[in-house]
Amino acid sequence: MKALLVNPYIYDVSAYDFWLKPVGLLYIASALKKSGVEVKLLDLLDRSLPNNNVHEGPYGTGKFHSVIIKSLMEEYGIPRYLKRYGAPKEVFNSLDFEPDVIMITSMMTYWYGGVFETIKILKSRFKAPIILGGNYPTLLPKHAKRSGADEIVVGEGIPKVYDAIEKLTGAKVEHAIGNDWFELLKPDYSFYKSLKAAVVHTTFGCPFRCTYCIAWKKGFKVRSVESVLEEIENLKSQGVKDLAFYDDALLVRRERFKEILKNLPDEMNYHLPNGIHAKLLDEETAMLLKKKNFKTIRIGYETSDVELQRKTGGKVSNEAFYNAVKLLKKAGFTEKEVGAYLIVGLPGQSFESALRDVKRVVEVGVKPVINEYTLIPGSIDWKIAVNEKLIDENVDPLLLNNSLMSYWWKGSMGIEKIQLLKGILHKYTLGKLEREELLNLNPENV
Ligand code: B12
Ligand code: SF4
Repeated sequence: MKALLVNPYIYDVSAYDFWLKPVGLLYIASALKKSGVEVKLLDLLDRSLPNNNVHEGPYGTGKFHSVIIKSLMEEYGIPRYLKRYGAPKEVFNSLDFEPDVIMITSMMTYWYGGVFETIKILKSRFKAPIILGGNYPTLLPKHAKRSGADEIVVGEGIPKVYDAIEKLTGAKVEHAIGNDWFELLKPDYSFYKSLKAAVVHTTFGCPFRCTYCIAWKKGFKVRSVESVLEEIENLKSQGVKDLAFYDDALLVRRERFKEILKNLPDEMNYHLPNGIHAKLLDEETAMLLKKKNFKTIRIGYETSDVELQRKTGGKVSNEAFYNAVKLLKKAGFTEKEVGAYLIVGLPGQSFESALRDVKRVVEVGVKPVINEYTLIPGSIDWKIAVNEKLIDENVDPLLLNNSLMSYWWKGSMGIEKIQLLKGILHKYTLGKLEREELLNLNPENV
């Protein structure tokens, strides 16, 4: 049995490679190899593919090749261009492999256009049936049926992968791995010719229940310290210099994470691009993060408005945020290294409130990082918005892209105010607005 695993193109108005790896597929590759399946990976976002690296950024990040697909002006009245990100299509010609089955993954629901195009190309090139899995069919199964895939898989887990292959090909596959896949498997990175950066998960899913997120729907799994460290040692021996932790809830088992930290190899740079929980950070962890060369830290602050904090699930408080910043500063982290994620455009959030958030973050000496709000299908916010008829359940998922939603959605503060806020932050970042000027800005006069 031969399987081709494919990480599809991204369709978005902007995209950047923040250590992006199709981890779900790499787990599947590992599982299938254990069952004796011959596996190949086509990662269309791999920047080491010919002509797919247009800019090398810091710490193994960078820009993908992209082409404009269309202007969104005519159809949606949005002044942005939809682009396809990933290796030029010639890469399909270099595939000398006739698979019996093709498995394609997906990340953001609103990137579905990239999934559709990738499937179309694969269909024109191969006879093998195509199985689509990952976040998109899990959150939007009905929509994903239009993708052209022969089978869609909803949810996580390796047993479902075996079942789908058997159903489509009629062949028997050894079920080498069961529901304990997260402990027993390690993502298989051996497909990458050049692997400078990689990602690792020490936990899967999240035990919290924030209204704007769906990570909690995945349950919560924890891996043993030994398994995590073994994986990191393997990555080091493959030449990895930068390692990003992709956990949703990294600090939830803090003592266990400290054990991991104490034993991390010293020769790598580490990054936490996914927001960590301010409430769960303690002094020892902050010190260990510094000692072990963590270069990127993000705290999930989201909003400083106490009412919004409570309404969205209560994962953070202002006291916890201030305390976390204090601990990180004491450990020696600089303003450049520590960022606080802020959501802008939350339902019920005013411009004044969002500007206050930015000021609070600047005041304590860390970097504000704005994330525009997006309604995620299946989230608690989504259900409320559908029930209150604030959103049509059948809306084109593309329009839910976090960079596009505020152009048209009436449930947020609107694009003008968001752009105003982003403009202020941009000027501050470029040094064109002094810290004191920003802190003294009056929302009525900006
Ligand atoms: C790491 C991560 C990031 C990273 C990197 C993102 C990237 N571009 O790669 C960072 C921090 C940069 C990021 C940013 C954002 N993210 Co993010 N991110 C994640 C996260 C935590 C992990 C994804 C992951 O690697 N999972 C681990 C693997 C092992 O799981 P998996 O992919 O689901 O795979 C399993 C199954 O799905 C299945 N499977 C997978 N593929 C296949 C294929 C086949 C054929 C089969 C059968 C099965 C199968 O098998 C696997 C094992 O069981 C998810 C949350 C989550 N827990 O999924 C959010 C998530 C994907 N992000 C989300 C969002 C909203 C964002 C942001 C837009 C936030 C914002 N408002 O700015 C930004 C922008 C992202 C962008 N434009 O790139 C949402 C997606 C919502 C959506 N509409 O799709 C998620 C779901 C979290 C949430 N908030 O609810 N993110
Ligand atoms: S926002 Fe963070 S804490 Fe809240 S459910 Fe999602 S991953 Fe968990």
